[in-house]
Parts: sequence; C-alpha cells; structure tokens
Amino acid sequence: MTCIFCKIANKEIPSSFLYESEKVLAFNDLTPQAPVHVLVIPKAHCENAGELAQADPLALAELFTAAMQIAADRGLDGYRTAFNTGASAGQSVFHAHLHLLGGRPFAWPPG
Ligand code: DGP
Repeated sequence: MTCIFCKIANKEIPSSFLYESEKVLAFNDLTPQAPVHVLVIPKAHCENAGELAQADPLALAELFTAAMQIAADRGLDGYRTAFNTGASAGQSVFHAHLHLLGGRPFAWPPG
C-alpha cells in the first residue's frame, strides 16, 4: 500500500482529524495555501472525484457536507472547495480529496 492518503485513513500515519465518519475523514493540508486549508477524503481508495462519484455518490456528497460543517466550525463566512483531477490540473496525490480553503480572499478565475 503506497498511497499516502490510504496510510492516513488506515491510521498508519498519526494524524489529527477534524471530521471522521464511516466513509470520510478530514485533516489539515501539509502545505496550507490559506489560513484554513483542509483536505476531505473518502476512506476507501478512489483516484479522483469522478471515480468517487461513480463508486460511491454518497461519500462524494459527504465530502461537501463535511466541508460545510468544518467551515462553520471555523467561523468562515465563505470558502472555496476544489478537486484537482490529473497531473495537468495540479493533482499530486491520486486519492480523491476535496480541498477546503478559507480565511483569505480568493481571485476568480483561479490560476
Ligand atoms: P493535490 O495537488 O490537489 O493532489 O493536493 C494534494 C495535497 O495534499 C497538497 O496540498 C499537499 C497535501 N499533502 C500531500 N501529502 C500530505 C501528507 O502526507 N499529509 C497531509 N496532511 N497533506 C499532504
């Protein structure tokens, strides 16, 4: 098992979780790009968001409800969610993960 997020999900790497349910986990990003930068992942391995939508649509939906709850817990009045899919779009970890970013202004369109 070489997937780093599977290792986190399997508790092989000690991490502190901001949210945990049967299907989903959330933890702080190692290289935060905003004052709040949380990754919300399915526990089961899936390469990207589209594959997760096919494999387990309820888990995909829960990534968003978990993000909403964490954003409320952190007092964010707005936040950005993003999935990078494929290396050309900036995906570097090939286990689906929702980025939850907040605590600073965000430009649109994103870079
Ligand atoms: P992406 O580039 O969209 O695949 O995002 C991967 C994110 O995962 C990136 O922001 C850095 C983060 N990351 C990579 N390895 C680890 C890790 O071991 N622990 C944590 N907490 N975050 C990680």
